Amino acid sequence: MSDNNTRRPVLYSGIQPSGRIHLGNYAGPMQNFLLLEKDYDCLFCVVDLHALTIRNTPADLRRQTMELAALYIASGLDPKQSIIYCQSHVPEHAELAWVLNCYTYMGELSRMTQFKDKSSRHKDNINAGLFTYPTLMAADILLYQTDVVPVGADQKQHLEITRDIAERVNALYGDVFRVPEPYIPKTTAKIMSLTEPERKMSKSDEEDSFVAVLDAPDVIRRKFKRAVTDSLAEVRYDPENQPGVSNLLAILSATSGTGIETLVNEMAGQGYGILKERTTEAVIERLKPLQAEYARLMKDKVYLNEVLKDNAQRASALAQRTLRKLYKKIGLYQL
Ligand code: ATP
Ligand code: LTN
Repeated sequence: MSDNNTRRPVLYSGIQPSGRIHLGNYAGPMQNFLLLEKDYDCLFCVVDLHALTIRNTPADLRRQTMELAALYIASGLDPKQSIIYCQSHVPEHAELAWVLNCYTYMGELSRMTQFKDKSSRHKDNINAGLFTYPTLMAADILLYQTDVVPVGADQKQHLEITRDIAERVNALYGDVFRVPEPYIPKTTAKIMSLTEPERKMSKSDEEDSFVAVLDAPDVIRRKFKRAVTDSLAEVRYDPENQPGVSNLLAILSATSGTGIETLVNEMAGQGYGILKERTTEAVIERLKPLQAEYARLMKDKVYLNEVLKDNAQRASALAQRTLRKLYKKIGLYQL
């Protein structure tokens, strides 16, 4: 992170450790992060407090948190430059979230589609955290005077409410927060489910619907063998009418770097077997270095813990500046 005189724009991103990281997370956002690290001061957060809004097995949550942190680093991000850390290690997130709750209206939170969606899918556990999820996300972003947040379509509304809260607080107390902008990546590789290609690949779906980046080669082979195609028997890129085949082409293109049009020409007149085989092998090849680096890191937990501790301290120092400024402005008594 640079100092104030050479301030580069700040970019913030968070991923929930709510499952296993899959090709969609990797080929889309995580690959982009590598490019963004060159131009922005970045914070990459494992948002473990957000993951509590859905019931987890404690051991799974712990493992997935470590897995995600290690994957950020294994993907090539530099933890000396960017701040790679766990949300729960920086208490300022929960502190700011409380204050922001007092500047956020029930009506606003009730309109969030993620809340409506998740509360209808988890009827037995519609907890208050699920409802106030956006204020914690706003806290994540606003603590670091963030300029840009890369967001997929599903998180746009949460960024909007973050901006509204920031503007509301600024209007009441003068400039406290920088108002963040969405960052829409130039290339968005949206990867669909292997079993239901009309839906996006998602880590909370059933196992065969996604390829986890840490899946072993034989598991990847099995999953692509079972991937849904169609009966048209023609390799064409037509997401509307041939979603399964188009998804395989998108995955092959994202992992091999070859354009979709070229791939379609190369496989013209051939069956789906060749498409599946090429996609499988391209994915295995592409994931090999990531998996090797991940395995190396996981053997060195001392190093990983040191990185997380050091980065949490760096994050906390920045977060405290914003929090102190806010506490003072809103009238909390200072010692
Ligand atoms: P969940 O099932 O828990 O909602 P998810 O797999 O949808 O998880 P998120 O944690 O919501 O993943 O998202 C992490 C990042 O990955 C976000 O930036 C999101 O836009 C991106 N992402 C998620 N799924 C895909 C996908 N299928 N294709 C491309 N990007 C994706
Ligand atoms: N809600 C996001 C995860 C998230 C996030 C953030 C993303 C939590 N805090 C701050 C960007 C910035 C999700 O579910 N993808």
